[in-house]
Amino acid sequence: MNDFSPAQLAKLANEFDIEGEVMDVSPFGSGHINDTFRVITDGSGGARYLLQRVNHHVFKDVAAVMENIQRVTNHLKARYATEFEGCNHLDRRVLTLIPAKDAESYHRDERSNFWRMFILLDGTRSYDIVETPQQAREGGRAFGQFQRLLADLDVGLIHEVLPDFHHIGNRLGQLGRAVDSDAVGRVRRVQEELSFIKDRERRMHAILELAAQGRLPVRITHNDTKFNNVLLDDGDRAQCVIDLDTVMPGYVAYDFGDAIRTIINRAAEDEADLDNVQLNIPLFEAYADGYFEEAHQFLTGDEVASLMEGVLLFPYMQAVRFLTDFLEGDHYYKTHHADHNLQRTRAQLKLVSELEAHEPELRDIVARVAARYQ
Ligand code: GN1
Ligand code: MG
Repeated sequence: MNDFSPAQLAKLANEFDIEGEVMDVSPFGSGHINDTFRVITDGSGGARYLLQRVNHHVFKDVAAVMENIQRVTNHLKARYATEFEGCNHLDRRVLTLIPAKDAESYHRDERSNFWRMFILLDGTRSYDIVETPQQAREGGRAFGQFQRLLADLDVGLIHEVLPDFHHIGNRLGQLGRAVDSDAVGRVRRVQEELSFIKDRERRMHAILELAAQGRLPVRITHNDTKFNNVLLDDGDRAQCVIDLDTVMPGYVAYDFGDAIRTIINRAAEDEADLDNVQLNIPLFEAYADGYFEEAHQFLTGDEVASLMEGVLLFPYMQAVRFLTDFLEGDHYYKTHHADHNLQRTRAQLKLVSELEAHEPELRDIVARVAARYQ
């Protein structure tokens, strides 16, 4: 992140079609993969932008990522314009890319980094930990609406930019290889975590099994539905779904599960004190209700039945991914201290235990909410 001086960043910002002179560039947000900066110019009303370096070690085909984003944002804007007639704040509802001066959607610098720019939405905020049912409900509506408005876009047009991204067999395979090579000698420290993971391997294949039976439609899904990827306005109304890098063909249970992973947890994703990893069940119901309000129009019965499998799977899969990175020497996720990936792993596994302990109650809630929208 600090590889770039303010002058270099200002120069990069000027590669894009921005209004005015760059006044300030500063680090922004809490993503684990890309580098994000806020750019302020003296353009009319003080224009604000987001400048991002796309991590091309993770996203190996950046052009395909950008094509997906353009296709999806264009489609969403067209859908908002027809569905909400007179909706004249399209660039507050949907991310807007600022093209590079050569009209490309991204800029490649002399060190082969990939850069892109979006309009920064003023007066919005995101939450790492959800505080109120109203926020949770708005998150559900936002991701439900996102899926609903994309339901009539041909999924065949969307590139699978990270193949098998949410395939648990693939993730467990990566973990197995990391254990076998034990590149940084950490395997002996994680025996307990490995056996917890092993014990649950089978049931975590539930979604893949339903899919193999042809029971789950492949839809265009977001695939990174952390709650902080919804921007809310100052009245906590959902404004815009962000972070569209992973929009790909997928199953709705994946988006539901990943959202619940961050919403139902009273603590942070990387909480150090495992006693604080507790469920906030009213937020679960509120999210589910907001989600169904939008999604009941297209969800099939099998999809509804798969949602709880996603809820159990996502903290588990996230733990598998954090643990793999820990065993490989922390190359994938940005870490902020030694053993950060191990701490993240433990917090996610604790969340799995809590979800298992409350599974019947959570299933009842999904059934009750689904019935409300029948
Ligand atoms: C990464 O970069 P960020 O924070 O949006 C990751 C997600 C994980 C998440 C865990 C491309 O997302 O899949 O769920 O960290 N993105 C990628 O916080 O791997
Ligand atoms: Mg992301």
